[in-house]
Amino acid sequence: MSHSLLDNLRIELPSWAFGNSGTRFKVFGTPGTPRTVEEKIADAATVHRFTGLAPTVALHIPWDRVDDYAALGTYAADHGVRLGTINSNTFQDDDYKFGSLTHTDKAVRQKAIDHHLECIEIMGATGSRDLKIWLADGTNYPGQGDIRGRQDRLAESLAAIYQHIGEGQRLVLEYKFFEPAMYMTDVPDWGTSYAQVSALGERAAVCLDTGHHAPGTNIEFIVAQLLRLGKLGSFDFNSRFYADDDLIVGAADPFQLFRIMFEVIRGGGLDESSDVALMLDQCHNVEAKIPGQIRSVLNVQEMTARALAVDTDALAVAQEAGDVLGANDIFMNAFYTDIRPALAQWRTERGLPADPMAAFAASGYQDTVNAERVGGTQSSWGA
Ligand code: PSV
Ligand code: MN
Repeated sequence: MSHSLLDNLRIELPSWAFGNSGTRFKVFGTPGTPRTVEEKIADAATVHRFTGLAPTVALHIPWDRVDDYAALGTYAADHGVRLGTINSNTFQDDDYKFGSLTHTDKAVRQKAIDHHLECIEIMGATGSRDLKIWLADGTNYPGQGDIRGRQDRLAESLAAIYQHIGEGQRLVLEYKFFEPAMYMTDVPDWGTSYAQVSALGERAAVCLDTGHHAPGTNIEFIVAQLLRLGKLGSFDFNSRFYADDDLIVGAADPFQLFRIMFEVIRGGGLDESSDVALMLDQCHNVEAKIPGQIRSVLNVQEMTARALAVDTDALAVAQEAGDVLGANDIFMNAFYTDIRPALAQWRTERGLPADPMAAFAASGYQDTVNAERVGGTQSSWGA
């Protein structure tokens, strides 16, 4: 693979992907699951060591709360990675039953704002650039809440948080069209997120989680539009068959991932100067977590390499000539190109294992942590 943009690909791993997760029916424990944030970071660093693709780890607060964040940063650096995006969490406290930043009660809103200020303080200690906000706020029944009033309170709360976003920091606002609210979500779509972050200012942008759209949504169109507007802050990559399944990115629809990465590249999202953060937001409910993350970053790399293989000059000629089938052929040729041998060579040239999945399996890392991590409480969505 000779394309230089491939070397710019960096994928941030979510700390919570290394903990146990599940559905509302069952969370399965797995041997070797981290008990602490340090153990999650050690696992994330292992993914990076085998792939060279994942130099940062996102934290979720309070799941990853520690006393000394600077020391945690040093721990990460000692393992060859850095701490990345700080995710806030206003969806697991009784006070937030009827909303957090949108709540009608000023005291609850203030509590949610204060939580974000704590996250910004953590960012100062970890050197993290991004504060990522996803809200579970919404309503279940028509008439339950004042849609317009909730938007106004959201804008006010976000402005109070944004005031504290320092130079070199950003606020990214994630959208999701349903769940846990089932009738109306307060930030349901990219348009609402865009409207809210645009009102805040330059240091606020949209986070696009690929699992957060209605079936059939043309996600690459949203990618193209947000990049065009300079407001695509970050991705939460995962894949879905039905709802917000949080499966391995590229597992359900590799072609969609290819189309998304094509638009990322087209919009400058992979340029050296780009500040688009490519993150994973996944749960490994039944598969092994570390190889699950290795598979995920490899899938992103593979579809990026294929997207880079599109002959864009020939494509432009075909598009301008109105050559519908010719243009589609050029696009599909790149998608159907088996880029795996070239990527194996790319890795070998960089001192990485040609086959990271096989190398991890042979490394004995999993057996070691299975033996070492006995006792304590395995990390999960609550801890
Ligand atoms: C919500 O479904 C979400 O995508 C948000 O990013 C949360 O912070 C995350 O999942 C928790 O896994
Ligand atoms: Mn997400």
